[in-house]
Amino acid sequence: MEKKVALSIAGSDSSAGAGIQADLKAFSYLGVHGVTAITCVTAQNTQQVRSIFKVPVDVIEEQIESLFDDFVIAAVKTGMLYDKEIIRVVTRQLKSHHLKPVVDPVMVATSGDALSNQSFLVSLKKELLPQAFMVTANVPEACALANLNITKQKDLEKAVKVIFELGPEYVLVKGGHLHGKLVTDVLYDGKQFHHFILPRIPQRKAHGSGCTLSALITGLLAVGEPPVTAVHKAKSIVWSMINEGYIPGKGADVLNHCSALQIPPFLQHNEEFDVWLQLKTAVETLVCFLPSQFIPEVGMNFVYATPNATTRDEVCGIEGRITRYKDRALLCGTLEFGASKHVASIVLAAMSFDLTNRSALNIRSAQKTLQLCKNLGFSLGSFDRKDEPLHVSSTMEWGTKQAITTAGYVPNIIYDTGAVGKEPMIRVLGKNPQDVLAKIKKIANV
Ligand code: PXL
Repeated sequence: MEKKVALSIAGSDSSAGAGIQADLKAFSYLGVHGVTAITCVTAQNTQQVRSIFKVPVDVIEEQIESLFDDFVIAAVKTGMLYDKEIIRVVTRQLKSHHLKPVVDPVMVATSGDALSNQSFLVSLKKELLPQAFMVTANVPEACALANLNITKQKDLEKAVKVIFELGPEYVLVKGGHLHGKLVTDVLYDGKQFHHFILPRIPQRKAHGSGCTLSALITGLLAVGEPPVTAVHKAKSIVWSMINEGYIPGKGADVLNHCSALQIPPFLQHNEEFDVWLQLKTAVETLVCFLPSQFIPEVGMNFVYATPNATTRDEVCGIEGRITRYKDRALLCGTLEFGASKHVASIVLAAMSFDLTNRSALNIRSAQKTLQLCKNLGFSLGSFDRKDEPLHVSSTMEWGTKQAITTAGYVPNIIYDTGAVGKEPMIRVLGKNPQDVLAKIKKIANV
């Protein structure tokens, strides 16, 4: 098995939320082998940085040299470099090995504690940035680098241009410190601006998000992603890591590096993100309570369409299935637009009658379940596969329309009794995933 190697030259965070520890977790998440050169040892917890011990520069240099003597380093990032002495040795080493780093210009910790001294800024601008591949700055760091006051979105564009003049090939300025429901980051390559927009995650001041983002970008560059895609993917991953963050101590949140995180799709419209998030929340709830007897042999899909959807690409579903595993439900796969064929076709057919019916899932069919649905007062519709005309392109579309036309409205439940080699199936329809989930809870009696 071959793995790409990425190097992080950064400080150690004893609380393991940021610094070298965060970088290694990010590399590992991507399946990249991370190697490290430690510049400083910080004594900190989730509440404060208590002390900083600078590693002697010859020891820093020795770490870097020993790595270069052995590994083929595919990409490098720098984190906490603290002062001009460290910047000098790191710059010299990278230059002699023709490596251009992703530079996270770490100056201050999330807790507000300083992680650099007086000599840092001038030296970073003069020595390291001219050699950088990319610099990833938050608003306070961008203010310092560009010597500008950044208070609104437009200022980010001014700042990236000023920072670009310092020499890096790409400049990313992150808008998280500005206000608004959406957070926009701006990437500039000297010609073009690229905007990356994601919803703000409220009430989170995630420790280590800057380190993790720059490490993810570095890891993605190491595996050969083009820079703009690397930033886009890294942003989506870090969003999920923050969203699923947790509080390990008494202070800050840290990021969740779980390998099974659901990563949001590239945001075309805010509407799509909302659809993805609502479906994700419902799927995660569903697998926690659903008894395995409701899971069909072929597995389950659960979908949610954007308003006015007419094609399967506008329907979010599971690329994979919810399957049975040791008597419980297990989500196997990721939530993506265009992922479902059958259940998406059912929703699209229902939406051609009633636009408010945007969500559905399929469960195992049993006489007992159908009777229960009737007793619960759900409206039922059905179709018979035997009636299907030849050359119908989508059985689900035909069957759904058949059931709706027969009923005269869109029922809560559409079932069929199967055919040779076709498992009978019950589909539960609703306005949104929560609506479908509420019906399933009644059926499963939870
Ligand atoms: O988040 C920036 C950062 C970088 N490096 C180290 C840190 C921190 C924040 O606390 O401790 C070592």
